Formats: sequence, structure tokens, C-alpha cells
Amino acid sequence: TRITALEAIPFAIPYAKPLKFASGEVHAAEHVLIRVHTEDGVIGVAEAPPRPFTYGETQAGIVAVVDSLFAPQVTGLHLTQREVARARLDRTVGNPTAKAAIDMAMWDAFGKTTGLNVTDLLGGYTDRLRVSHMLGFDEPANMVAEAERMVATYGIRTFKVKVGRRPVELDVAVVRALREAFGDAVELYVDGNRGWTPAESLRAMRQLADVDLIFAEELCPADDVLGRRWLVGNLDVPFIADESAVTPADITREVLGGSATAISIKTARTGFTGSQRAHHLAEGLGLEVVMGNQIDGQLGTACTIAFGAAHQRTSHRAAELSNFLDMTDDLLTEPLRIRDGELRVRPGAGIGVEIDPDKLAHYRQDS
Ligand code: MUC
Ligand code: MG
Repeated sequence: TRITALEAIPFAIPYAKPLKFASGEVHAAEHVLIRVHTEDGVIGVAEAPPRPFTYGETQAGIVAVVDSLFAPQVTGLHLTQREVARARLDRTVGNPTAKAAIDMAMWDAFGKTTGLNVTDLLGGYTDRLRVSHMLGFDEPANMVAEAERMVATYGIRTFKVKVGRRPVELDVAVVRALREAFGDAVELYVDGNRGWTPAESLRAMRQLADVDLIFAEELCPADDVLGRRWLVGNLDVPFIADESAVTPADITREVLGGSATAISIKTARTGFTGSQRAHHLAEGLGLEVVMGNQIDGQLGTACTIAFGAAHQRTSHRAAELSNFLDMTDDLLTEPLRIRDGELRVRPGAGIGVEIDPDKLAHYRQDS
């Protein structure tokens, strides 16, 4: 089945509570909906979240690169020619979330065309993922209160705590307060979004030595090459490379350089096809994987579940699937629901979601 058109539709949905972290803040989901149309009248969908502080993309930039470069390169291809699409899109450097959304919308359209679910197409390992909730910067008491609400309302028992503020004692106090509030009933890990130096990172991790963290993520920049290697060599928990390790080459460099010992896979930036490559490389290198969140809406979250549930290695740890809870609304006809700390794969063809036309009309910014 051939692709007849590719659309990039900017939309904006406000957050009830902004997410704040060391590299930036997000107050609204100013994303781009990608729609792949086929000659059969099937429409595949995915969303691209611009994160200028992480990848340099903007909402207007994503629309422009899709309209001017990517749409003409992909139109006319068969849905099965994902590797051709990838090779063509990769003639343009950067633009990871725009490329990823096109890839995932092609998979969605392929699933809808064949009547098969994307999780089954990718590997079909399980039908659900445990959910990890990300706690953004706030007063320590508010961060503990938010975690208590997540445990009580959704049964979530894994928390990723945003760190990277100065002095490091500020964040150390939050992590300690969480451990004191919940005892060993929760799993905790920290993500610095490159906010600390290697020395600050190790100081904080030493202060947290008795808190029993499961991971530390991107505490300092990968460009602190020797400092980060020194840090990772001195930690006794896996160090996750997130924004520093998007492509297989990045992952290989970070891991062989001793600067990471685990990876985050985010479908928002590598789609399903690129995420498969990261997954297989993680298997080859023997790395733990966490399914990460690019501050996705429900559509992006459904993509993360679809991929994460497809393999053993990506479903082993709790996946970051809850950022959409802070949005005031969303585009799906049927919202995602977290129950007993889990999110289930959407049944049905493709990614298993439908866009609500009224909601899209309300939130789109191009008409
Ligand atoms: C995360 O894991 O870092 C914040 C910035 C970004 O690129 O992703 C989010 C969450
Ligand atoms: Mg991260």
C-alpha cells in the first residue's frame, strides 16, 4: 500500500502543572500531529514533541521540515519500505522527533492496513507495562505529596526524581524525604538532565548511598568526557544515558567509553524502527533499558507502551508513562488509564488509538 500524503498539524494543549527539570520547563504540549495517508484511505498517526533544550527542534521547525523535505521524500513509498524512508530522512541531520513520528505513523498505518497490533508486529512479549512517574522540581513537601497522590490514585510504585539543582543538598533532601515517606514500598531513581558537574554528581550520590536507588540518569553532560567516565566508574548503580545516547553510534560511544551502563529508549526520538536498533544493541552490549518519556501526550505514551511491551528487555523495568496526567486534555477518543500501577497495550490494529476530530479541531493551531 502506497503513502499518498503526509500531514504535520501543530497543536497546543496546556499543562495543569508545568514540568520543571535541570535543562528546561514544559508548560504546554505544543506538539505536532503527524498523519500518514494511504491509497486505501487508512490514516496512521503519531506525535512529535519539540524539545529545543534537548534536541534543538521547535514546533514550527518540525512542521517546516516535514512539509518541505520529509513529506515529498516519503510520499509514494509503500508502507513496508520503512528502511527506504529512514535512509531518505537521514539525509537530513538532526530532527529526531519529526523523523520518529513519521516512522511510527507508518507503522500505525501498516498495522491498520493489515489488521495487526503494533506490539504484536514488533515482538508481542506482554500486554502491559509497570508505570514509573517523574517528579519535577518543586518544594520537597510538594514532591512527596505528589508521589503520595500517584501511589493512592494510580497505584504507581516507581518514581524518577528530577535532580541537578544547586546546592546538591536540595535534591538530596527530596530523595531522602521520599524514602522516609514510603520506606521500601517504592523504587526510586534520579535524573539530572546534565545539571551537575561530575564532582557534584558523585557528592550527591555518596550522600544518597543508603537510599537504595535503582539508577542514576544523565547527572552530568556526556561532553564532560573524562569526568563522566570517572563518575560512572565510581557509582554502584547503573548509569543511564538518556539524551546523550539517541543513535546506536551514540550508545556505543558512551558505553565503550565507560560513560554509561544503561540506556533510556524513547520512541518519541527514535520511533519504532530506531528503537528496535537501540534495543538490539542493548542486548548485544548487555545493558538494562528503561522506556523513557519525552513529556509525551497520550498518543506518544501509547507509542511507548506499544514498543515497550513488545520485548522482554523493554518491559522488565517500570516505564515512564505518566507525564500526560498533568495535561488539561488530550486528543484521543478513549483516554489512557493507569490502574494498579500499570498501563495496558491498546488492543486493536496499529497503535490502537483514534484521534477525536472535535478535540483536534479545537487544539490545532493551523486553522
Ligand atoms: C527525561 O527523562 O529527561 C526532560 C527532558 C527531556 O529531554 O526528557 C524529559 C525527561
Ligand atoms: Mg532523562
